[in-house]
Amino acid sequence: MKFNKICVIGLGYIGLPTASMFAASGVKVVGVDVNQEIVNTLANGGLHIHEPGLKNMVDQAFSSGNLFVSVHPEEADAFIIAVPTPFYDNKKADMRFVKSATESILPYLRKGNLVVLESTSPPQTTNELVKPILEKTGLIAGNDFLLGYSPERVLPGQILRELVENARVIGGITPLSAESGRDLYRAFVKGEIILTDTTTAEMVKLMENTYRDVNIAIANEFSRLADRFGVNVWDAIGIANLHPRVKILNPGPGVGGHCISVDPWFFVEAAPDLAQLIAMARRVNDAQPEFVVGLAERILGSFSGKKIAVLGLSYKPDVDDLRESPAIETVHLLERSGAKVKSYEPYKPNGYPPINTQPNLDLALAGADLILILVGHAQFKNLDIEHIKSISSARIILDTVNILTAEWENAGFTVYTLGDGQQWAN
Ligand code: SAJ
Repeated sequence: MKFNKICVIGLGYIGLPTASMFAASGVKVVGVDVNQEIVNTLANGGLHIHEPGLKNMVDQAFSSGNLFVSVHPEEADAFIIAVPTPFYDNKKADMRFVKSATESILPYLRKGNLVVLESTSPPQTTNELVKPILEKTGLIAGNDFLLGYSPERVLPGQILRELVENARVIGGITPLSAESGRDLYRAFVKGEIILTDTTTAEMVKLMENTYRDVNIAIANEFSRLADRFGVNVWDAIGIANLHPRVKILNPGPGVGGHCISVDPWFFVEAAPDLAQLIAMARRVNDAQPEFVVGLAERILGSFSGKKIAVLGLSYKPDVDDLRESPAIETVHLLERSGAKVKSYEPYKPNGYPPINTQPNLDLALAGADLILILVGHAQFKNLDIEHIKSISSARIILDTVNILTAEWENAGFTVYTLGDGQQWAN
């Protein structure tokens, strides 16, 4: 099947790179977002997302004359839905964006069209949520139009490369739908394209991220056990991983982002009686900020009157995304425990209002009693130790991401690392 014009609905971390990639591959693309500000920013040559290489890719797409942006869809050969699927406070899937994006297609859906849902969704969403909405047009999915599900699996920070190179799974409600999806994505996907049914494809996506969340949870639980037994968890993991079939991940302050910390809950919601290990892993990871606060309290003796300089608020190194960030949860817990916290997030130079962020590192460090490193940004791996000594009274560091070298100890700092097993004096 040939696709001359497509609509990509949702111009976020995934939709915008995907739209740009199709446009750069010669397909006419209408990029759609309900947020007029985003559409205006893009139309005026701006960019609302920090992703290496994306600005150049979007500029190329516009200059090729193949990319247009709008707040509403148009008739097209294919529609890709790439909108967020967050969760409510009760951890239930919030499918409002998927519903409204699907509804927005109805006036433009025609016989022979292909619709692909990309958003990470609970199992059976394509068949039980998207299909009935689209069939309100009177057109029958699988007969009059084709319907599929194809999740992205790119790593923020490496999106453009992984969009092309990663293997891609495409589920169709009929074999022809899946094959048509393959024709569509072959425009730029160089990785293997595997065809299956929609529910299998939905489940594959959730399994990938749930597998990662469970494995991070065991690493975090190992950090607490190591702390209890006076073992350095980082040494122990390094030795254990010499085993040919062991790959223990890195402990840290918790799990953030809008994927790994969210997707496993879709399984728990869909089958709470079965997804018990999955739910427990989520609770272990969500409790890691409390473990970090407990370590800080043991180091300081008490939080009362103490000033803590927090380095890093994003959910993982070298990204500007703070969604579900465990660093932010840690700051809230510290403040509720009575500590005075000043934070510095290099990717948020204009601050992050709910948190007392400082415009630069020096201001965050001034007058601190403890330096708390919560994100392993590359910038924090190359700090000028002598400069830090000159601008901050702090000589104690709690490194929750194991990025500091022995140089800091040699320069007179006392460095505690999460899970290092040091029996800490108060
Ligand atoms: N983390 C740890 N220890 C580790 C690895 C990660 O504590 O050893 C933490 C990170 O700091 C972060 C969180 O887990 O807070 C998630 O980080 P991540 O890099 O594992 O995941 P994402 O959310 O950036 O990207 C994941 C990827 N999925 C997998 O690796 C299976 C990516 O391929 C997906 O496309 C993406 O989720 C998504 O969009 O679903």
